[in-house]
Amino acid sequence: MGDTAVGDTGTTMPLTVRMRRSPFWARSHAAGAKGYIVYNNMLLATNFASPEEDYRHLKAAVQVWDVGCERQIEIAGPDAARLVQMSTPRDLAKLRDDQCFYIPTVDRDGGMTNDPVLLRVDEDRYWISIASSDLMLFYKGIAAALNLDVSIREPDVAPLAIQGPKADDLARRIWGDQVLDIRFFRHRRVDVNGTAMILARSGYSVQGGYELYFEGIDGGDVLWDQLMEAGRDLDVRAGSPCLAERVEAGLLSYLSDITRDMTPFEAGLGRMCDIDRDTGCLGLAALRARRAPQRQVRPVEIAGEPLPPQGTFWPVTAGERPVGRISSSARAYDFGVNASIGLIDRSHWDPGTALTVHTSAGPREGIVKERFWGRKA
Ligand code: THG
Repeated sequence: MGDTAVGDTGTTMPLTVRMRRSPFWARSHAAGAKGYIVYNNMLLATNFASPEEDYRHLKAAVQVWDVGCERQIEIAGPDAARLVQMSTPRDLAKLRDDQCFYIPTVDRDGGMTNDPVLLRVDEDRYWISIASSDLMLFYKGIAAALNLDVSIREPDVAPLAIQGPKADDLARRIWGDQVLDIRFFRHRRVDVNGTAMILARSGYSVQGGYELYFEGIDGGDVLWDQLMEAGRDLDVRAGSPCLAERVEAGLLSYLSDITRDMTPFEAGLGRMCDIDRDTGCLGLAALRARRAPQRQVRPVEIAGEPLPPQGTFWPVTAGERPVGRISSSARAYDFGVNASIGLIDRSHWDPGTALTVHTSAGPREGIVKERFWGRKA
């Protein structure tokens, strides 16, 4: 089964300097990446063995992912907290010093501009670990218009993810038992060959693991080799965010499952919206008006054999009537089904509702599910 759009069209992607590379790029490429995704104008190496083997290995062992394309926007200075709060409905008064916050970011219409992970790395200094959109310009525009006392830049920080059930074992071998004290979505500084860097218990899978916010442009290969050496008997391998694992778990991808016209409520991120208090979020009034969504993200099971890779939205109908779209889909190998992420109208979003999904391989029966497949509860 073909697995990349580029392969499907028989074209190639010429390299240029503006397709930036992380400090781990050479190692991750040498580990056998067979494809690249473009993300924040960076290369994300992917497809190491096969889609199914990468998935099974992620769920059984431990992988190291070069996710340096998850760029950081650093906002620092006396007005930093105020500026960050203007961009999100999540109440940042609740952010603890060692906490990572998954935050929907919105514009003044309440439409989502990104879905980053926020960290307070120091007093008055934040990192916003962005999905693929030019969110920095939004901050720079507001800061300029309001003459805020902040500095905004993209530092040389490249996250490296360690994901999988054996991630604890691997991280302990490098940083010791202190890693076990880091709770989910919390962080602390650890030593990386002489420099203190942030290690968080987080990552774009539900298999458990860490993300190291690697600082600098040199030394990525040294750290990579240390991890591979230390994890040899754990069967550590290079990997990347896994489509099947994240779709079956319902981890959303910005510009696929979340588009600019969608509110956080439509994306199913209402629990991250504190709209009753006047936080200063610029989208607050719009979100209050749009708090009852008419469509929302839903797990949709698509009947039949495995489907081709998805490069466009697949329309969803009930009879002839359009009732939504499928934005991401994959074979959920462990569950023997085609899992997908849909955006479904209120009239048809109840679990058990039968739909028709117009895939690129023809119409298939779809069923709205109660919950995503890969979640424990
Ligand atoms: N890690 C870091 N930066 C990132 C991502 C990441 N930036 C881009 C992209 N991924 C942002 N999107 C997400 C989507 C989901 C999650 C994190 C980032 C995620 N969600 C958990 C879940 O749904 O179970 C936890 C959410 C919560 O309850 O707080 O992890 O992966 N550094």
